[in-house]
Amino acid sequence: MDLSVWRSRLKELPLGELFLYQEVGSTNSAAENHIKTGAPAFSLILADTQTAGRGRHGRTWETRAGKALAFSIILYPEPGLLTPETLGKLSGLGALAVAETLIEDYQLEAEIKWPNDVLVEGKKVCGVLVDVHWAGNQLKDVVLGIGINVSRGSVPEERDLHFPAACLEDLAGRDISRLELLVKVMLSLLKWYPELSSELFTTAWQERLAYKNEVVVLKTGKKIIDQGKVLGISNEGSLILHSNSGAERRYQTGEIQLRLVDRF
Ligand code: BT5
Repeated sequence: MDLSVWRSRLKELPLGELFLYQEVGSTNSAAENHIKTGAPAFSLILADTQTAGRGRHGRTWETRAGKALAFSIILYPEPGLLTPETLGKLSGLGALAVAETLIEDYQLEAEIKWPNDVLVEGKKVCGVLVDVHWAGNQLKDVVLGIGINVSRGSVPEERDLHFPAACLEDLAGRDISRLELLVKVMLSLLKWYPELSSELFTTAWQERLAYKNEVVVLKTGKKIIDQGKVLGISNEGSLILHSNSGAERRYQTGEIQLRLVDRF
């Protein structure tokens, strides 16, 4: 990865500081260090490869050199916009920016699997990890991390996956520039961020929601906590489920994993 080429292209965007690496442990963890030294909002931390990429709840995320996008954005609280009440929408923000880019610029039928995955043809091409930091009960900062499988060879071995995965070049049937994809995702993210607390945002997220009106199972670890039909997303970013028990229930992200009922 020619970091100087990436830097000069990314400088055209209205971002904070740019921290570009050939290799880091995790861009989300590197972002935490940059927060400590005063990195401004919308600073971008990007790496060609991660040696300790993180998924949610201690899971791992693989990023192979030259094949994928792995980046994180630093955000700070903003009254009326980024508050404890809107935190539940941030994984949706990352997923929406990626899904919208794939649909509009790459003609791929991307869907968002609540809360944090982007699927194409039912396969995971992108994962989003939101790390929230508090000082007591004060929201201090947020790191929004996004990993996208771009080229052939970016997808881990099947035995290392707990959900089918694919890469964009296989799905699109053509080469894809990682840098141009990143620029488009960032532009979409910058467009949607100011809408975080608006209904427009929830509607856009919901329009691209996977498994709408299908029956899914919700699990924490191996434990099934509910089963029912997906109705949509609430204004807080919760999943609205018509539970098989007959009640309408809302679930916040937490530990929950979602699967189509015939595939778990
Ligand atoms: C996620 O977690 O999907 C969030 C992934 C976020 C990655 C980005 S990359 C930039 C930033 N820096 C980081 O350190 N992380 C973020 P989760 O839903 O928990 O899914 C993790 C699971 O996905 C793993 O347990 C594997 O089964 C699978 N997995 C790992 N690498 C994958 C890949 N490249 N493509 C598809 N699935 C993968």
